[in-house]
Amino acid sequence: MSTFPCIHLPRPTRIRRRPVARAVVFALLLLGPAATLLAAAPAETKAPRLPLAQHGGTWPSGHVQGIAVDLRGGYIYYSFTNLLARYDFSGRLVGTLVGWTGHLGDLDFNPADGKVYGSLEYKADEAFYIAVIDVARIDRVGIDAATADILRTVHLQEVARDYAADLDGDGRFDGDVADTRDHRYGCSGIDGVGFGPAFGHPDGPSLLTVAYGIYGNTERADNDHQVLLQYDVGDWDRLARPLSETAPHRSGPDAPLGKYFVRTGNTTYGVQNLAYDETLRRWFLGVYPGRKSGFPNYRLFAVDAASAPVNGDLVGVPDADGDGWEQGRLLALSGGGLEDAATGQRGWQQKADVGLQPVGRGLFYLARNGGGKQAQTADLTLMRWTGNPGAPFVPATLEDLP
Ligand SMILES: [Ca+2]
Ligand SMILES: [Ca+2]
Ligand SMILES: [Ca+2]
Repeated sequence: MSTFPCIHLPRPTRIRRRPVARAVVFALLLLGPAATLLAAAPAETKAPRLPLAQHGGTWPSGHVQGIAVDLRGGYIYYSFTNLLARYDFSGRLVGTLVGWTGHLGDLDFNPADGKVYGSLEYKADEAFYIAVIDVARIDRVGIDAATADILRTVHLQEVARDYAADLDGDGRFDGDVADTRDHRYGCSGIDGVGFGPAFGHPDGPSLLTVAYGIYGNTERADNDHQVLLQYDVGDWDRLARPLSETAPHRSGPDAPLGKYFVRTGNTTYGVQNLAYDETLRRWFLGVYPGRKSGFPNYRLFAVDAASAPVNGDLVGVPDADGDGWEQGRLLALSGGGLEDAATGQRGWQQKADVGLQPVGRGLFYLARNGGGKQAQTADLTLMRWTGNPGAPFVPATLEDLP
């Protein structure tokens, strides 16, 4: 039985705005606890109430990489690189999943199947997976992913091809290093993931968008775009396989539905956090700032869902003949935010690199990482979008909650 509705009824500002609420409070004062239960009854179908803040624990793991939120069920998931933690909205730790050596990055929750999707990299094996995690079964601490069939994986061939490209044609692929001409578009793998509509079709079905990691490298000019792949995960049950670290599989879609490019300038490890906000109908791309002097090096970029991809030059990426630029499907950055006079780029100097998740009504969770080696922490704050160029988020208050 839900009891939250009675918590926030007596707020003076709500009473001012809502005559009905004022009448309810008056009745409660007159009739006592029995009336509280009666008054609360109609609201029991409401989703669990979002916390204004949450501490995601202290873990002997890698740093927090991203979060996912199950609004209806009332759970928040934290990727700590080699550990996934599940908390409920009250802040209770429900369980953890452990036992892989790859890099679990950003996450998203798919309401269509109740699973969490996350990027999972094995660079040495040139294997790049989306982990599909049956999070409802994470009911205790320390579940081993290798023995429990909770985490399955789908391989993304497109990423593996770009990652392992011997781009300088010297017959040798240089592997997991930033200081090389290899790796197409500078691809270091994948990190940001989010569900949302096809670019240019905001009313369309939900697809999984996967963002490349891009090595930070100021010496080359073909790494100035973020690369986004879109997939329909409708048939991924057929493609998903258990994770085997000793024999990495390659089961997955041959190609994405679409491959898109966003010119931001090179950023260190590409899009760290990717998320779609249904309220603003806008994708958000959180990055570690780039280091090229010709770009504004914002930390947060946005792309409007309605903005249709346009075929054009991938400036800096030589085409096959070497006498022009490769052509690609370009996405424009959203308006608003800071504007860089030299490049025309728009964005915000907002930390959004280890946890960014819209939750509706213009509210977002933003994560901060902390702690130290083998004691990593995450702290979430519920923020309200303002779009203000200097400070696009302010902390949310109880007044912002439904
Ligand atoms: Ca990351
Ligand atoms: Ca090479
Ligand atoms: Ca995400």
